[in-house]
Amino acid sequence: MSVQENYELAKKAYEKWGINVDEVIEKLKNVPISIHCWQGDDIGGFEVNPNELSGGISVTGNYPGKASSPEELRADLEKALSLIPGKHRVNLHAIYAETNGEVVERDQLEPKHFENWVKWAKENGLGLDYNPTLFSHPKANDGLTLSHPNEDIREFWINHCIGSRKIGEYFGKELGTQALTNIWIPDGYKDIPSDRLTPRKRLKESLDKIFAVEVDEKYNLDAVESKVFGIGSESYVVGSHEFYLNYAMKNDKLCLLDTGHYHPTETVSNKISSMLLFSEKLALHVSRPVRWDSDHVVILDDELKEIALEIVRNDALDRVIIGLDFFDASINRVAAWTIGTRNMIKALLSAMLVPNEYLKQLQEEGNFTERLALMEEFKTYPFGAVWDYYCQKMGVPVRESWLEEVKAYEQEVLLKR
Ligand code: RNT
Ligand code: ZN
Repeated sequence: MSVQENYELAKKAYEKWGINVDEVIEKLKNVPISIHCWQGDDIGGFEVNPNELSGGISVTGNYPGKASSPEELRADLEKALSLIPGKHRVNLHAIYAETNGEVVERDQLEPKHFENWVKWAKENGLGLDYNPTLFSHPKANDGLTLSHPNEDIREFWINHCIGSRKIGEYFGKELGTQALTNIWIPDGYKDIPSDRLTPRKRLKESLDKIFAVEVDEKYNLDAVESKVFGIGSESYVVGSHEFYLNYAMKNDKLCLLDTGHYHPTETVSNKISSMLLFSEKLALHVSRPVRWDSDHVVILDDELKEIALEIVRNDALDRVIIGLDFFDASINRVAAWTIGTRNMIKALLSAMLVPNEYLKQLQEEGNFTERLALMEEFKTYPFGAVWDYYCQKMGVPVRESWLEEVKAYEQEVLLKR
């Protein structure tokens, strides 16, 4: 049976439950995923004098073909994007600036250092998001940045973050789609602190200075990303969840929840509804922690499906900004992007193909038997047939056929690097 025939049958099964599959597909087309550029080069970046990756994050593996120039990274991203249905965004970090061989300190970065990225984004119909890079730098070697006891060091990072928000604003203006500029810092201590308050006070003051600078919200939104621990900050992280949750609420900023940044039995899916009750927008870094914040490639597991359900059933597709954050250097990096992003989209599609309103009603009525029965039955509804059709309709490879293209690209491009 053809993709089309399978689709027609699937459509009938969903229509019985009042789900209009064609409408679902139209809706899904307009949901952008912010694809992180750093999966393409193991968070290396293009600084003239690059520093080793630091900040308590780590990429393992040495699969051949890593991008080592902006041109290579963009070519790899284009390849991945050609295998992913829909129109999406690319998420950049400050270390991906292009300075023409000139050493430009991070606090001196300007929109002009991202002109090539913007030009490329325009050509490819992409939005851009941004992150200041507060790691992999001599001024962050002791694992402290915005909360550093030394004022000059704090000042340096404050200026870097202010400049970053302006770069985000530039992206938004140029591309006609609001950028998200997300601040994540590694600050913390390996061992039990003797003072938890003072570093947090300093972080608060630094953020106040960063956000005191006017940046047009029409073009740029600010987010802050919390964490529970990192390598070298096992005992204490300055920017914890409570810290940023309160900071964001008080200062009208977005909280960014990274799915690897909570205790192992704590789930982001269970946080989304609470967050949405108190703020208009929320941002995500969808990742996959394996025993720790390991940033494995996102797979279609229960938690990913639950996250998607929470976004869809709460009608929050335009309130939750979905970004990805994983980095695996042990497999083909173009495949990593493709697998992770396709899975995110699959999860959203599968969440849209559930009679969410009816299930809510069952819960309200206290009919937990039918609620459980239907939720389980829908797990084996023909969602795959709709996914295949969606890929075909969007002009990207159906099922695993994308892998052939990645293999060919590996032979023709990656292995020749
Ligand atoms: C680190 C954070 C952060 C980084 C990127 C590279 O734990 O998740 O988002 O992964 O900024
Ligand atoms: Zn993250």
